Amino acid sequence: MNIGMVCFPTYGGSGVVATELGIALANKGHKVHFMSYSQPFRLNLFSENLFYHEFNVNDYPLFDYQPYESVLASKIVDVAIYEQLDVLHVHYAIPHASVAYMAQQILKSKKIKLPYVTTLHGTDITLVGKDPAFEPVIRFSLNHSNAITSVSQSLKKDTLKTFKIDNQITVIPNFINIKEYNLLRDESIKRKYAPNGEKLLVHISNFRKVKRVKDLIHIFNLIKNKFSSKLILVGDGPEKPSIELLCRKLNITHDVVFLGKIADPKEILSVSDLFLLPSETESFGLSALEAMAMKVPVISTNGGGLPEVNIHGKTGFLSDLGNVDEMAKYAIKILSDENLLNQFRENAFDQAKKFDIHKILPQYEKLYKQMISKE
Ligand code: GMT
Repeated sequence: MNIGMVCFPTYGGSGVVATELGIALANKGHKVHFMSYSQPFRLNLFSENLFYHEFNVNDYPLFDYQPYESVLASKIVDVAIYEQLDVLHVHYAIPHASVAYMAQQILKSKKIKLPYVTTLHGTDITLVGKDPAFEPVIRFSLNHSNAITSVSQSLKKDTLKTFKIDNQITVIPNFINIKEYNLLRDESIKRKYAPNGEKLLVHISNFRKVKRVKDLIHIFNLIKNKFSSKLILVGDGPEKPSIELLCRKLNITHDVVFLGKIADPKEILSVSDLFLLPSETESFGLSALEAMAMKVPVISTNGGGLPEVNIHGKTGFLSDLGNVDEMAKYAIKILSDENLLNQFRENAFDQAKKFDIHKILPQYEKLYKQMISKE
């Protein structure tokens, strides 16, 4: 199949899912055409089946707000015609579902069919989607999608609660390629961050408010009172300055390492003992799944789709939002018992295997084929 793939290229789970899916489809022989305003951060490998079509939204001095939607719709139309796309897959409803609809209508006027599937990722529904200003456009473009997928049961439920959707929503969970997670723990990396055998805790996110990184710092502070430990923060984002201030206030700056944006966090995960994710909500929590695939247990909150990924008392623990004391208690429980930690590591890995790409890819392929055959 010739597949068009639209996603945000920035550091975020939806871009990762789109990119990893595109790579896996290309490896199976499909031709995958990415369209974005800059190269998705994990799209960095050569394959004869992967194509990248960049468009420019910065060259319009007339506008205060650049017409992203119009430029993207035009790019989709162009790529659909010249690369003979069979199907279009857009990630993140806002604004990609309505852009896909517009492109589809333009192509229809040229007697070209292009079915599109919209994958809902979470904040497009749970945060941004709850702004009533978006409601008519999202509802319309979802109801006109040839298919809708959501990355968890919980997100499907939230979507149906938030919008009046007549279309069917198919749950296709996020995934990892488990084969790529067989890095051995590199003790030399561990020694860099934990020279005195400290426990290594890690968090990966885009440091938005929804990630509750300040809770994370308080959890770490409590853990640190019990164990000598270090916290590694991967990513960057709007909350970073206030997190730095909090670390200074708590006098823990020497134990918190800001690594910045890292495209592939496997190496750092491979030397970590525990992954912390105290988010307000996560539709899925791909970063937690990536940690689990690297045998790192997860302490998280229980909002959204997190309980579908992290299994309480098995692969980690789940607590109510903001229950910093309990999350610290759970972390201390796992970290203070080497046998328990190893058991949780194995459980986490077993759970991650359930989300292996080889189980998920056929679901997308089947969906694409159904959409094409219905046209
Ligand atoms: O979590 C973010 O801030 C980024 C966002 C995105 O769309 O890139 O992530 C959402 O989609 C991911 C991939 O499907 C999910 O794993 C994340 O849980 C979800 N984030 C939230 O729901 C907060």
